[in-house]
Amino acid sequence: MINKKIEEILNAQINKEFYSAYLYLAMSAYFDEIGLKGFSNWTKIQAREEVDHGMILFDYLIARNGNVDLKHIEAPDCDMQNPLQVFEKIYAHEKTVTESIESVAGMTESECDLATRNFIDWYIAEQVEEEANVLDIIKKLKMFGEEKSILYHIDIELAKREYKHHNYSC
Ligand code: OFO
Repeated sequence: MINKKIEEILNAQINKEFYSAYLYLAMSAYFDEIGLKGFSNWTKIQAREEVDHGMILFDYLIARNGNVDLKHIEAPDCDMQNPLQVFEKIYAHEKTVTESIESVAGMTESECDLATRNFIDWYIAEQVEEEANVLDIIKKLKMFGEEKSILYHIDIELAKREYKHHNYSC
């Protein structure tokens, strides 16, 4: 059985992961609308990964005999102006998710829940990777500014991203 405080913070994290999925889906729709299919693909795949992140937490809670308590998911922030602004928004968002995962890790330590402490390490590593990937795209977008042909090449690059399913097995 999982401790109540840990159960609560994991349920809150499920909600954040599904909100992330919503946010990336809104971004994918925006990129599709402006004709950047590769950017749209990249953000849509990210949305699927965010659903996986939520589901891994969901399955973990069930495996620990915890209660899953699904809350209302906020509508995503839909203010999108250009690819750089959207990727800066992604970076800011992922930094808040990293902080949130770190709070989960901190609580597992104060509550001496070593199983969840071990479980959450995967998310800590995942956040490092996500922030690095987004920063890489931001750097390219900044380096080449509004240069349309370069944007086109970045779009082709982002179209190559493929979805890899992540799940939880105990
Ligand atoms: Fe779930 O990592 Fe992004 O938000």
